[in-house]
Amino acid sequence: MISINSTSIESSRIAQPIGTALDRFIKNNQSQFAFASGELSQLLRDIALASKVVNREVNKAGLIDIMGANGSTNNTGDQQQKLDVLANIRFTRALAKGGEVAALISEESESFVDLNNDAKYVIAIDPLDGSSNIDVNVSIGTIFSIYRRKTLAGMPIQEADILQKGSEQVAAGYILYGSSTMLVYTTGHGVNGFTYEPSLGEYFLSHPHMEIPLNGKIYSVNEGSANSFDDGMKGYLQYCKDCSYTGRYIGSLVADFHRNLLKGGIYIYPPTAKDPKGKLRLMYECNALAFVAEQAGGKASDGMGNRILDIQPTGLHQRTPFFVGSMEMVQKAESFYK
Ligand code: FDP
Repeated sequence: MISINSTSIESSRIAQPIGTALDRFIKNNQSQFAFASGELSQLLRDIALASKVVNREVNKAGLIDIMGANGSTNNTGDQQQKLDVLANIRFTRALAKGGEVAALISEESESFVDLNNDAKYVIAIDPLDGSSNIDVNVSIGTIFSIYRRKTLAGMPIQEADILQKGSEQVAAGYILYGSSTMLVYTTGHGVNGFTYEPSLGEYFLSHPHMEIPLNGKIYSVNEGSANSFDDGMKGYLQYCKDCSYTGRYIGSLVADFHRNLLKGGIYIYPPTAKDPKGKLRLMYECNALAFVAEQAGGKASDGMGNRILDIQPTGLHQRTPFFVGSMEMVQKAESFYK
């Protein structure tokens, strides 16, 4: 008979520990929130739950009829893919059922969605980012930003509740449906990453206290548009080449951002002839990633010296040029605009 005392169980190498589950982590860290009533914790759990459902659907996309275009375009003019629509439904339902969200802003809806007037939070979400990669089995993601509403719970939602600066986010993050599925988020106390264990149906803490390297050698930009870049961007691109940096562009913002967060690098979507204000959406793409980047020690700006988190949104689907990543790389890129 084998006898194992409690110390040897802790240090046993027979079974590797799998780490802290997301639910436990959220609970343990709840007291860090400014208003620790448990609602924000529940909201984060609702997002995690919906992401598991979306993950399941993304993983079997090739087997059932959910790939390809839906036949319509969303309010920003992108072709809606069936999975985009499905993911939007999954997240909206989970957040509506959870009851913690007063209003939801989504890439897929022209106006905001009124959910529960008695709730305290407003959420901006891109349910499935990187749509053009869905059909070809390349990593895609979900991006979310959470704000506390400005008006009192119980009142109808006002513009001031919706159009908040990124600096007002109380939590933000993303889910990456990649070679493994990860949820990365911040509540303003650093950044932590969780990897999904499909057989247990749970996210586990795999990347505690994520920090982006101060500098890096990866630049991520769609060089196909280079002819229409402004002189600042052309100059920086040449600088990257002169330094023999590595070009890596998946074309899925979450995946490109995540790689650069781990390895050090810069992601840029500059103004182009087609999108003179940049292509990416401030409220449900850039703000969340800017918050994560800053919390990890990085930087996010519009390239012209304006911090993304300080931009006052004037519309739900507003676009902005986006420069994000390692602190020194973003600073260097900005220097080409001075
Ligand atoms: P997509 O259009 O495929 O949804 O936000 C939209 C986004 O992808 C980002 O994920 C991605 O980084 C970027 O647009 C790709 O745009 P380009 O094809 O113009 O490079």
